[in-house]
Amino acid sequence: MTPKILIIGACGQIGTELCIELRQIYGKNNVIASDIRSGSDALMESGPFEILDATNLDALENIILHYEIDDVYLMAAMLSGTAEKFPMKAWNLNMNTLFHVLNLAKEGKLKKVYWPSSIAVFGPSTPKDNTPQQTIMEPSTVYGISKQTGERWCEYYHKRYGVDVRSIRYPGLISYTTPPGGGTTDYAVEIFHEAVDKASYDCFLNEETSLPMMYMEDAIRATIQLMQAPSEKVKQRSAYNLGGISFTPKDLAAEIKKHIPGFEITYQADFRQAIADSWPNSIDDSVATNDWGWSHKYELPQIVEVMLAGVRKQEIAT
Ligand code: AKB
Repeated sequence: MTPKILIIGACGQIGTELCIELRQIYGKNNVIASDIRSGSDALMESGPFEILDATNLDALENIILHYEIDDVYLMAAMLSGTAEKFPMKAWNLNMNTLFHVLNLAKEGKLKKVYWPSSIAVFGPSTPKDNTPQQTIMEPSTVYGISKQTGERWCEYYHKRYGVDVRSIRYPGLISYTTPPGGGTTDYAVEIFHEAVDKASYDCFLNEETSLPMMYMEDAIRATIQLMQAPSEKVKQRSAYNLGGISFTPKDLAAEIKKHIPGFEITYQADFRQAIADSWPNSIDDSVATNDWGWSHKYELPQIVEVMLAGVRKQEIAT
């Protein structure tokens, strides 16, 4: 049977593309987009939309009951950089929305829940290279603490109440459709816009900062693949490691230079350097591969090619 889906935070970087893809698969009227504000024309014109503040439990429950929702994708969150500026606001948003959705699922009002975790669950004491699924996790950022706590609660609700909750630890996500908001890995998106506009970029991370990254199309495919996997194959009910590729700002700049030979990068690390330094260089995602067949497609040269083409096309259209 076709699930009836609600996406919370549908206007964000992941939400927009996830919503459009889910509408292709399940039909536009089976995927309800919601956010605290309206989104891009492409999203708003692609199917039903509701204004929703997901911290408001009554409003959330009304929408779930009204549309007879089966599955919720909870994509609303405050990311690492912004969360350091507004710790309590980040904690309240990231945790309360999760509890609302988990409790509605526990009460039998939802069948499945998707909630995104992040490589931010790892911290300075975590092994940095090829970070395993199970390892030391002592996050040192507000965002990381909220994601690590969220993972514990997801696993608890699954074990204790049988809630079918699924999650991925996303690396930095690279896309051009909708800008990211307030993350540490955002440099790897900003750089493309500045490369096309000005052939230069002043990076807020040091040149040797290696971080796990992924092209959005891979991340969307992983999310839908995990949600479609038979329940018994989803053995991790905290969240799955997903690695994609790893590169430094210097590697990325060198790849961009192959397309824009005059491109120049400068470095001026800000407070986000400390966040990046606390995260892994690279991730071992073999558990996701073994459990539900995950593998990424996009390597760095392809990402740079599609990003430059996408940003250029977008700039011509606007
Ligand atoms: C961030 O930089 O905060 C996010 C993330 C890695 O979760 N992109």
